[in-house]
Amino acid sequence: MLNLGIGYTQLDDFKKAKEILNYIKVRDFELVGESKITFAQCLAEIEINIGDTDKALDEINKIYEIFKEINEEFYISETKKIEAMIYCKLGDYEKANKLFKEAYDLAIKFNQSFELCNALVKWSDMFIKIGETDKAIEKIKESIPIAEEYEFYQPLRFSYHKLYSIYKERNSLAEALFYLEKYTNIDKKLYNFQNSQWMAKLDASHNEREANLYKILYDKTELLSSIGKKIISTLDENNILKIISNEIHKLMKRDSFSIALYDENKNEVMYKYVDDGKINLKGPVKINEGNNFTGYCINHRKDILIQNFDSEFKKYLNINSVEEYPDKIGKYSSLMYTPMILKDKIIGIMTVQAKDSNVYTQNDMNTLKVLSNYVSIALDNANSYKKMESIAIYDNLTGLLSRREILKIGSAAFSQFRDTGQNVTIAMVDIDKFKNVNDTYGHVEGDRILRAITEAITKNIRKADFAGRYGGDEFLLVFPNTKIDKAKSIAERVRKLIFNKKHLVEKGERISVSVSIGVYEVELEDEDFVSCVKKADVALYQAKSISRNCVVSYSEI
Ligand code: GH3
Ligand code: MG
Repeated sequence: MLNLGIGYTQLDDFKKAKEILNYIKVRDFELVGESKITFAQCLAEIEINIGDTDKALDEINKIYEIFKEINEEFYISETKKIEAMIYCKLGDYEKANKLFKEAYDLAIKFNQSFELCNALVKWSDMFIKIGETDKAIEKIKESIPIAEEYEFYQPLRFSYHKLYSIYKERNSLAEALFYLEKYTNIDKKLYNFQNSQWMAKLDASHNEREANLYKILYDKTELLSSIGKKIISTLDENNILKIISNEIHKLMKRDSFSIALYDENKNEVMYKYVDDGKINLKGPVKINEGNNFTGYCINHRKDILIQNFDSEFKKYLNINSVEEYPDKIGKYSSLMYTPMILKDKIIGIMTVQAKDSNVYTQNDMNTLKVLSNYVSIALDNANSYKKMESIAIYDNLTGLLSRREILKIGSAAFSQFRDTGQNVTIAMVDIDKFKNVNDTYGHVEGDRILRAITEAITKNIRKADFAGRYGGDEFLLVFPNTKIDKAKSIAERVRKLIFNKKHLVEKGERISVSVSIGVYEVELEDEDFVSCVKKADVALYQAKSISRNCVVSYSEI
């Protein structure tokens, strides 16, 4: 049971943990030596989070007393870490920092990798709290390789999520995306891990009646939290809906389940539900107070729990008879609605309905609310992911593929060449004397010309070709299934078109801008795609040194 309590603290469910610890206390189980320490540590962590810091300090002092009797080696680092967390909560960061350092040193001294990771993760929390995110990153990044090596999923999960949040805050979206992906992957792993490990532990002691009691309690919460984790570990909006539609019947009776996403500006919702494994949409439906439950739920930010539609609908709707309700064809009698709220904004509602009357209790309502929290978070993650993914794939200014993406595509073409012998040619394009354009006409004009050149490139390569922005005024083109001669002629056409284009700048002046292009056809001896890019770059350099405004092939040098 103590293990279960610790488990709940690791899940940040301190209320449940406290319930279990109280139970142990009330039953006066005899705790000896080490379990006395674990108990006090667990209680201290609970007090830090949902109680008071004085009580937490009392627990720590109890542990120091016990240390006088037993070998403290295994527990001292963890204890110092918890003590540091207390001082962090109290705002005494100097002391907290000192204690974290001690916890860290002790974990190293006694070779305790798990404690080391945990100390680093909690230490980073302190740096985040005081705004020193560089130091936070440093601590987290020190913990990650250790946690990865030993598969400490819980600290790893926290670490990834913290890095995701920090980078998102800093607008470093590629990094944020990277860690968000890692975080969701770990969530999937953690979900499997917890199910197998903890249940195994509980099964082992299943002959104890008390354990059985808690197993039931655990089963219920665990089912809910496992569904929640499944929801959170997907970054696709439709998947979120599919998972919950498939799983919700395990928690409550449902003949119909849907969510409605709210568009605040238009004051309307779009219903989404799963039918036959497919996502269906209904709407948009305007939210006018008085004629539908969704509107009531959104406008009042209140849950709706209806046991019998016919006798209760008037509480929520401004209509006199059932016939006036558009969707009510006598299908469902028991209904629940709960708003989905994220950072104090309503993002939609979630509703579950059953044909029979008197199906749902307040307990079911609470369960639905927990689920709606999970879904809100998951939808937010899915949204951020979508945004970041698009930023990571496309360059903001030109709309071309990003450097990362064009390199990915190039590498794939390179592998295909290796596997099938299908030719690939690449071209590196760089604007001539572009700095002068910026210096003379300003950056805004420069940007406009950059976009015009982009357009000339995209319009004049073929559908199957790829173009990416490689650097400031540099573009990388990939021509799959193309030999050097063909690619050269395309490059030549692009060069001419760009040079012939007149750009209108200030005072009616028209200027033309040229580009230099280096082309290279991938060969068997090339080690990887990057080394091919280097060769195209060499050809480009040659084009620059000859005359600019020309195309040079690497093989001609
Ligand atoms: P060359 O390539 O012919 O040797 O001369 P260059 O003047 O183009 O030199 P280089 O390629 O080294 O410099 C690239 C210049 O491109 C520097 C910067 O002024 C400009 N540049 C890079 N990114 C942007 C951008 O996003 N917008 C604008 N307006 N200018 C950019
Ligand atoms: Mg240039």
